[in-house]
Amino acid sequence: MQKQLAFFSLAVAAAGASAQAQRPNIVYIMTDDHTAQMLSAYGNSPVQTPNLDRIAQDGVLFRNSFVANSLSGPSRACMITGKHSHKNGFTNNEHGIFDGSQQTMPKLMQQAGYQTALIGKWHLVSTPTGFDYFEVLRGQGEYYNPDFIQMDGSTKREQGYCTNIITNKAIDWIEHRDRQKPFILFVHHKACHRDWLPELKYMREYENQTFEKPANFNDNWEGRVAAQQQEMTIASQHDMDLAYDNKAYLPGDSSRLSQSYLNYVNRLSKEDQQVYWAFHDSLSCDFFRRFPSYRHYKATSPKNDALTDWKFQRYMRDYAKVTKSLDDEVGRLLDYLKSHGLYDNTLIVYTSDQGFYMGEHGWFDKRFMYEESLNTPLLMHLPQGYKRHGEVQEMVQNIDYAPTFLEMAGARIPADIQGRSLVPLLKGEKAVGKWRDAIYYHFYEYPAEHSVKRHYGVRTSRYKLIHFYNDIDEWELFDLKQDPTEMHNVYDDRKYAGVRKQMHAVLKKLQKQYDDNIENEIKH
Ligand code: SGN
Ligand code: CA
Repeated sequence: MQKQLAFFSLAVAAAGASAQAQRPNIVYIMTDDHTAQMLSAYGNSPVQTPNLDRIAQDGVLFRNSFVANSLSGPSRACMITGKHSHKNGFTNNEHGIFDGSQQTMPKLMQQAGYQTALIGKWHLVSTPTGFDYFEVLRGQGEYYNPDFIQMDGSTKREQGYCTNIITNKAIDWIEHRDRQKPFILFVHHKACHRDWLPELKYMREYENQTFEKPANFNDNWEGRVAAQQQEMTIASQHDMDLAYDNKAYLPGDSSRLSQSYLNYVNRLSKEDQQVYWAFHDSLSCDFFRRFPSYRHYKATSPKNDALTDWKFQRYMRDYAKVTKSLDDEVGRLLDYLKSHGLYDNTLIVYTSDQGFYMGEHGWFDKRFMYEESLNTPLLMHLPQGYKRHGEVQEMVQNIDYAPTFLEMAGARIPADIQGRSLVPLLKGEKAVGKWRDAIYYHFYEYPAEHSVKRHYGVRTSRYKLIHFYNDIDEWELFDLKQDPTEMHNVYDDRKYAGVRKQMHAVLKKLQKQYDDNIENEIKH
């Protein structure tokens, strides 16, 4: 009853124009595959991201921010519904079409009197619903001169680099918004997704930097069967392709270059294509001077450390270049909000659809419930009245964004939303007393690209339990305090028998709480 009364009074207050003006705006920036290891606010990043760091400096940085399913479409569906994949129905990229008729956070924000807009990557296949305005990339989108799907279903090609265009469109929308209403704007970048095509002005950036490999780069995945069977290893020519990913080709011979890669580059103007190929020709000449036996793209020996090292440097440099534009452009958006009096009362969220491997375990890509891809960066600049500052240690998940935005907007949070509002964490200066002590994860996209088995699991502040299923049946348990890089599966270690039992109980509890009926799933 009290809750209902509180909601009623909020709704009444919200109806008044003055109260509406006070409700915070929300700028929700989400990138694709940007990982915390490449964001300097998180420490230990080999590249600097000064603009992203500004958000953390005057706001909050979440140390334990996780996704519910480490893949683009599913992660986005969890975010806009506040529900795990088995509830929102979008479990994997390959077969998913988001059911836009279901309850979503943008629709609820609209009902609460917010203007809603989405610019950039959408990736949920069906036409976006719940947005007063949208302009979205087709599927994964293109880095150069990208196409945007308009609200009337037509497609418009824009000239320039994707990250800059998305920022321009975001600013343009804010300029032309209805100033009588608060707004929530989704700015969803394509960067830094594969295959990492840089803005031409940054093509030479980082070329003189040598990146250090993570300590577990040469992991042999002992005791982790699913990890042994993945296809996302940098050293493998099959998984990370020399021509497609690392852009090494015999100059003058484009036959080895995939059509999709050529199509991406061919979107550039003729002059820009010359600039692009001139740079990559010189890289490729250098490559074939150093590795002449690769003229037919055949490995001379299955294990070639020099070649792997070369691939790793190319991967890191390209990813870093793409991230640099992202950092610039987020900075430009922050400056715009500041200079237009919109900074103080706007919640600015910076996050990604998941984390990524930058050579940890020898990998690129994501999907696994291991730390680098289970984590996703999360930084927030808080609106007036929210006092939390600095690092937040509590475990949060992307299903929490929907209830957070709704509570900030003064809207009711429907009971079937599975995430928790972060507002209590953000209101005060200190940590709240009782918060969740475990998070739940479920990944479904198998068989598929990169060959990561289906799995689900739970993570507490210290331990992680994972079950890989479908065509295997493998359990893994990690002690994150003793083994933060997850190299030792202690599931069968008798010393951990008690922990194993406790973690199974946590798993059972969360599967019941979230109503994820695994027995049904495993039979498929
Ligand atoms: C593409 C990529 C994959 C990537 C998936 C999912 N290949 O298929 O490497 O794992 O997207 O990424 S690519 O050669 O087409 O780039 S996600 O972030 O959209 O889920
Ligand atoms: Ca992604």
